[in-house]
Amino acid sequence: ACDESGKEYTDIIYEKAVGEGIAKITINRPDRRNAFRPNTIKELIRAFNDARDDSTIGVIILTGKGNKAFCSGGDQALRSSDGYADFESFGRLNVLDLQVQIRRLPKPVIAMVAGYAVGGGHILHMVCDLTIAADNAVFGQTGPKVGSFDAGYGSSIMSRLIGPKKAREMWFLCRFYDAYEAEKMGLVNIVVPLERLELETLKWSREILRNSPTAIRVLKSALNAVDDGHAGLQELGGNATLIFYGTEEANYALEGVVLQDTHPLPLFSRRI
Ligand code: 1HA
Repeated sequence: ACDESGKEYTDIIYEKAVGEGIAKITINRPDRRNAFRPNTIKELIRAFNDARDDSTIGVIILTGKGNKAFCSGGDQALRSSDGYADFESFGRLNVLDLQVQIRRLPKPVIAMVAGYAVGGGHILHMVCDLTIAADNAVFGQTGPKVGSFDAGYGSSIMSRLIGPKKAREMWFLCRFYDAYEAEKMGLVNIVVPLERLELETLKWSREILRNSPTAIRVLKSALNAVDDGHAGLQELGGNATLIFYGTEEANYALEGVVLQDTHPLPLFSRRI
């Protein structure tokens, strides 16, 4: 598969359901339980960018190839003293850029989870807007067992999702939780039989697509705003500007019309 840039993907599969409004991004390293290497993340970032810019796409599904894993985090065979290194001579932690990208992406991203979502893979599902889990899904953090941790979104978003006590439990004990436990904890939206996972995810996607994309875009940024601080307000504020650009008032100003000279005053007379 390739996107509009024409470049091929090796570590992921990127598909768009033509006429449906749905893009599907699949991590395609099943023999490594869909662990990501820096190149995987670069390809994910490219695909998410493409889906963001494609005005026919309204919902993005993130998943892993096969039924054994959504994603098992960073490829441990590539760990070095400065991050994860594949084709370059230095290490990277570029999954952090992907987390931010998903969080700020103005379209809903749904994690479709079968099998393990652990380590950095667990954080990826947490930063998605919704998670649909198969009944064979398993969730957990492993960092403190393997010399790692995510003290960024991996900690703060988790604490918001499941509460500070449960977040401590998840990080300090590094236990694994089955799909039903995860549902009770508030980590996932729904658990469905594995064979219905894709259908259920499409059903949720289509329900979202029936609603206003602008309303959803603003709501996503509003739901993130407090937690994301200045960056969250910037995203929310950007949406206000975007909507403002479509108003008569902004366009009068753009054309150099003195607003006081226009009768009736375009937006000032509106009551909220
Ligand atoms: O913490 C961070 C970060 C923090 C800050 C900033 C950036 C970060 C970026 C990443 C991360 C992390 O992700 S740290 C956590 C890394 N991940 C793990 O510790 C999970 C390691 N894997 C497992 O615990 C298990 O493999 C599993 C529970 C997911 C599945 O177990 P299962 O079904 O028994 O399969 P298993 O036999 O263990 O694995 C199948 C194959 O996949 C094995 O290879 P094979 O012996 O067949 O050659 C196994 O080595 C490989 N594999 C699984 N997970 C990974 C992996 N290879 C590389 N990296 C993996 N993560």
